[in-house]
Formats: sequence, C-alpha cells, structure tokens
Amino acid sequence: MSETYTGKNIQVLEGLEPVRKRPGMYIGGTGKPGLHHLLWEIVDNAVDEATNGYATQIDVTLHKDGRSITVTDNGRGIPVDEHPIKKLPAIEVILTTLHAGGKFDSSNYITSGGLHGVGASVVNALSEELVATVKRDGATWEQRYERGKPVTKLKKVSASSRGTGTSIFFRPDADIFETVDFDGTLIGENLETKTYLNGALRIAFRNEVTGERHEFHHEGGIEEFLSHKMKVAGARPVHPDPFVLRQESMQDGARVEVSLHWTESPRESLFSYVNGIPTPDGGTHEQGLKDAIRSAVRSYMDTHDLLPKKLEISAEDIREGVMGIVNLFMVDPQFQGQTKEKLNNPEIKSIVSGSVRIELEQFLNRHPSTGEAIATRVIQSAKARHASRAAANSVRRKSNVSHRLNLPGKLADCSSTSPEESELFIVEGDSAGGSAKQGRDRTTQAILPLRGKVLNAEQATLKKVMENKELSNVVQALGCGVGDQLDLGQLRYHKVILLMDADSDGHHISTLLLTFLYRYMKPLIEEGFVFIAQPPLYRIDAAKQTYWALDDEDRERITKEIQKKNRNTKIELQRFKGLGEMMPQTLKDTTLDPAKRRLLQVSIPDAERFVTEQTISELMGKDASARFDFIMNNVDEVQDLDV
Ligand code: 28G
Repeated sequence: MSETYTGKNIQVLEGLEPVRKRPGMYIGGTGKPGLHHLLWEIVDNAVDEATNGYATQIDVTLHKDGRSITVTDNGRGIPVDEHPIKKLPAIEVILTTLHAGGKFDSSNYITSGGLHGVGASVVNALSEELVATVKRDGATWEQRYERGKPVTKLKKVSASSRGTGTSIFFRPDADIFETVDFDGTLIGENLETKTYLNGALRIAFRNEVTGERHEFHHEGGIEEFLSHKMKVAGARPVHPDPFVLRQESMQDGARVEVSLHWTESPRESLFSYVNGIPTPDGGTHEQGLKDAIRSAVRSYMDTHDLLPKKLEISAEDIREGVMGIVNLFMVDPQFQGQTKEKLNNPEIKSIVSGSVRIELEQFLNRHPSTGEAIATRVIQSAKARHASRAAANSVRRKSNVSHRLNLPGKLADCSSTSPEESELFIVEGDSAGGSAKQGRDRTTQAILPLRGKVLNAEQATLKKVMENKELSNVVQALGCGVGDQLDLGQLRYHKVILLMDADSDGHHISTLLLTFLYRYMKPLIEEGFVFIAQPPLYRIDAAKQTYWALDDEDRERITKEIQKKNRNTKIELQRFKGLGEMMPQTLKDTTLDPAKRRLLQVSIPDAERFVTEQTISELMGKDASARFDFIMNNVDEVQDLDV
C-alpha cells in the first residue's frame, strides 16, 4: 500500500493479481472488445499527453504477428526518477500498481476516466510481454515485464536520446484472451476518430500484417467528422452549414464541442464522447443535448409562427434526421451501466443543455433560411410518424385477428403452433423455395420464399417499408408486429433463418433483410432469434464418403485432408450454382436438418453495438463487399459440423 506522487491525496493501491484473476472487471471482458480495450488504454494515455499540450505525434504499429502492438508518443516521457517511498523508478510503480500515477486521478489533468484510464498497469498485467521505453533528460531507458512482473530493472539503454517520449510494446496474454488477433480495420477507424476529436493530433498507423500505412490528421475537428459521417451514410443535408458550438469554460471547468446537421435520413444519429472517448450508451451530456435541440427548435418555431395547429410534434420528430457529434471535456467523469459507457454526472445535463439551447436558437434566428428548412423537416417527420404508426397498426391488426388467418399466401407454414420449436426459413427465389418445401420437416419448419425486390430499410420510413411486399410478408409471417408496436410474445417462430445462395446476390438480400430487422425489429436480433443458414457450395465425393464444403477455403482443406490419408483417392467435385439446383434431400442433409446443419446466429455484441450502429448507416448505400464483411463479422457460430 502506498500513496500517489505528490503525497497530497492518499490513495489505496494494490498489486496486479486482482486484474489477472478477474480481467472482466477491468476491461469489460476477454473477447475481442476486451483485447482491443488494452490498446485503447495505451492510446488514450498517449492522447492525454497530447491534449495536455505535451505531445503532437502518436505512432501505432500492429506488428507482423498480428497480436502485438507498439504505441509511441513524443510527450515528456513517463518519469523514471525514484519513487520516494517505494524506492522504485516512477515508471515501474505506474506499471505495476493498480491506479498508480496521479495521471489518472489528479485534478490537474483531463483524462478519460471510467472504464478507460484504469491504467497502463492493467495492460501490463494482461500482457505476456510488455516493454516500456522512455526518452527523457537526454537518455533512453527501458524496462521489460511479463504478465505484469518486471523481468529486468529499468536500464539506461543509451546515454543519448533524440527528443523525449514514451513507447510501449505489448503482446496480450493468450491464456487470458479468447482471441489475441487484433483487427487492423477497427484499430484504424478508432485512431482516425481520435484525430477528428482532437483536431491538433496526428496519428500514424502502420499495419505490418497488411503492409498498409495511414496518417490521420483532421484539423477541421468535429465539423469535419460530421461531414465525413454524413457522406458515408449518404445522408443529404436539408440546410447548407452545420450548427457548430465550441463552448469553453462552462461550470466546473467543463468544455463542450457540438456539431449538428439536419438531414433527409429517416433517423437520428448522435455520436457522443467524453474527453474523446465514445459513450455509446449516451448519458447526461447526450440528454442535455437532446433537451436543448427540442427546446431551441420548438421555441424558434413558436416565435416564428411555424408550429402547425393540428399536428402534434414530439421531441423525436424534432430530432429526426439530425446527425450530430457531442464531445464533452470534463475533469472527473463518472460512468455507469454494464459496460461503463454511459456518462452519469447529473450536473452535466443542465450545463450542456443550457449553453446549447441558447446558441442553437441564436443560430436559427441568424440563419432564417436554415431555421425554416429545419422547421419544414420537423413537420414532415411529424406527418410521416403519424402515417407510419397507422401503417404498423394496420399490419398488426391484420396479423392479430387470428394466428393463422392473415398469413401471407406464399408462406408454407409448419403444423406446430409452439413458437419454441418452430422455425421460419426465409428463402431467396421460388425454385429454392420449392426444394426447401420438399426437404423440410413440415411439423416444425416453415418456408417463406421471397420473389420481389427487398427494400433498403436504412433509407426509408416504416410506412415505405411496409409498402414493400416482401418485407410486409416477413412481418405478417412472424406475427409479432413491427416498430414500436413489436411484441415478442406474439412471435410465431423462435428461429428465423435466412437461407440465401452463397453468392453476392444472396449476401445482398441477407444484408437488406438484416438491415430491416435491425432497424425495425431489433429485439428479434437482440434476443438471438435470427440466424443465417450455411448451404454448401461444393459436394466432394471420395472413397465412398460425401463431404460438403461451404467455400473455396473449406474445399481446399477437405481435399488436402483426403489426400493426406491416401494420395491416390479419386476425388469428385460438384459445385452448386444455387440452392434451386440442389436436390431437396441434399438441402435437407446439409442445411435444413437441425442434427446436421450449421447455423450462424446473428448477434449485436454489447461492446460492439456502437460500431455496428455506425457501420450499418455508414455502409448501406456503399459497396456490396463492405456490407458483406459487416454481416460476417457480426455472426457467431452456433454449431460446428465436423467434416
Ligand atoms: C506510448 C504509449 C502511451 C505518457 C506521460 C508523461 C508523464 C506521466 C505519462 O506522468 C505520473 C502524475 C502527475 C507527475 C508527467 C511526465 C509529468 C512530467 C509526465 C503514454 C507524474 C505520470 N513528466 N506520458 N505519465 N505523473 N504517455 N503513452 O503513456 O504528476 S504516460
């Protein structure tokens, strides 16, 4: 037990054993998000050193093994002088003591706090190997650790140094993490976001796995961030310039940056951050912003006589189509919620709403054509919302009359009436639908073939979506309503399985269906009712045995294995052009039969929700291969079929 540097604020400190015993308590979990938390932790420290004015450049390298990383900043360098009580170098205390180093609790520093900022020591504890290098006072120092324990003393490795700074190399512990492979794309996206949120910052990212190199620097800050997000989402603005607010020295020394733009998109997308760290669950800063938008726009419409008499306008109507960024800087953020990603400081709500409300109303008054465009947009969404509610209600009434009466004509229903054992296969095309109908178990498996075009729900209101025959058929078959009328208790099948060809058209339809389900029937995904079937692409016959391969990689693996057993085995290969040409029995054996098939469950991993939320709106309307990646990255394997 010890105290912090200055000795002013005594703090209870612990060793690192608790971190290795219960990693989840410190980084949220040991899956992919937890692994990447280690990196955000180190990067945030470097960013803190930059936002406090001491560093200008951060370099991140994902090494060739894909599982180790070096982060370097050109800040002051972590102090190496001896700790007065522990008689150890300061850096060693910081890296081996939980919550050590005033950096994370001194009121002189604005830092991330919450789940982040628990410190480099946590990263150290959970790394097989960590090497810290510091350039300071004209010399270069180095110390190595394994699983949080120093394996060398702090050594002066060079009596000279060019400049100052800190460098941390770490390789996460494969005994702790379910996966230790870093995701270069995710890392790149996160690093770029940091540079949008700190306009002065430069981050260079080198990915030695792919050989790529990126330099991120966005002087335009959140304004540029917002216009970038609008571009990738394909959201058309309804007024020329965004509302931008940079409010310095608010109460308690807090500072806020806000950027807002109303668009034609049928939804609201707010991205909130505290000290540059995402808060996907929002919190008091986001609530303050929402309150401010509602009251500023309402007051503007009121004073300019733009409020229609007979139309009820809700806060959601006012915010529909808004894309916005809020980044709050404050000294002692408190977080709550399961993943500690929701800001909880109660005083923040009124601080943020107060300044944003005044400035936003002033902005509208100073730009009357923008004000009017926003008012028109608000009235349009109020009207659309009333129309959508009516449409959803009528769909619900129709499917509720009796469970069986209003089912779509194309549905080949199962005979069971118990949702727990019932499955709905949504199948692409009539011919595949025919094979599926013949190959199914008609007691528990229902088939709904899709024939026409599936609408891209990302760009459409619920009313438009319900006018799409294919999607309204899906809703009718499921029986549980849609949008805010959804009632999972009425769901007719507890497995909703998308069965598409293994080609790009098939993936495209899957994406469109998933986008619809995600936007308008999200609880279905959240509760794990949605799956993707995996029909094989190849049939392989060898030595009187039949094997099924999902893709080319699978096929190569299987043929190699066959040849390993016997070099001379004759191998016969058949490639399926589509589900339609597969024999019903084959479809049953490979894809339908619960005992033999392989399903992917679609999930929205908690910690990845934020990314998903962005990714969906960012990718829809962009190229098909990107959408395809999104789906595959977000499905978990349920069963594995041994070949
Ligand atoms: C490269 C990867 C991650 C860092 C610094 C710099 C200082 C520091 C870090 O101090 C202890 C607490 C407050 C003084 C501070 C250097 C003051 C003077 C620092 C990083 C002692 C922590 N000189 N750069 N920590 N402080 N970069 N990059 O972690 O009282 S951590």
